[in-house]
Amino acid sequence: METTYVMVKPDGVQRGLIGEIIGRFEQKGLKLVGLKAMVPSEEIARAHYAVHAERPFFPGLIKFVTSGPVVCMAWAGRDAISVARNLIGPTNGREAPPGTIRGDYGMDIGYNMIHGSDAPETAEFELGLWFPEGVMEWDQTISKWFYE
Ligand code: IDP
Ligand code: MG
Repeated sequence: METTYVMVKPDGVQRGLIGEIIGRFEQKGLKLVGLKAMVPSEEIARAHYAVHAERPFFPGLIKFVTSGPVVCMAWAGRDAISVARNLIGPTNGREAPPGTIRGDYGMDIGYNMIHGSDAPETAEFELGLWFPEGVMEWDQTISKWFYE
């Protein structure tokens, strides 16, 4: 079992896509183990995107992600990291295939509505950053209908 960090970015919140996005993860069969909303501080945004610090789009990305509320989520399941990335789709919404979140709702590379951890190490780092209080442990009784 893996846990991944997923976040609806400010454009997704502004456009009223929170419910649609959460619904896709829920219906897929992932288990919600963390959920909250906040306006990110510059400090947390810079830490989250530290790997992109030298990229030309970094200042704009920090301004964008701190511009309003984001919805922070932790989703658990078998191969949750790659399952979530596949639901999300490629970075550029214009190239993302239909059926993915970015493919269905996005037209941009920067404003792409949603973040998902890309590897076990980044998931661990991002979960610790956004959920320092930890995530929930609970028994999803229906999970026996998602895994053979
Ligand atoms: P990912 O979110 O698909 O993992 P990354 O390459 O890790 O994509 O980039 C992180 C975020 O930075 C993207 O989701 C997007 O919001 C933003 N970003 C990436 N490349 C560009 C760019 O070329 N212009 C503007 N924003 C970008
Ligand atoms: Mg990334």
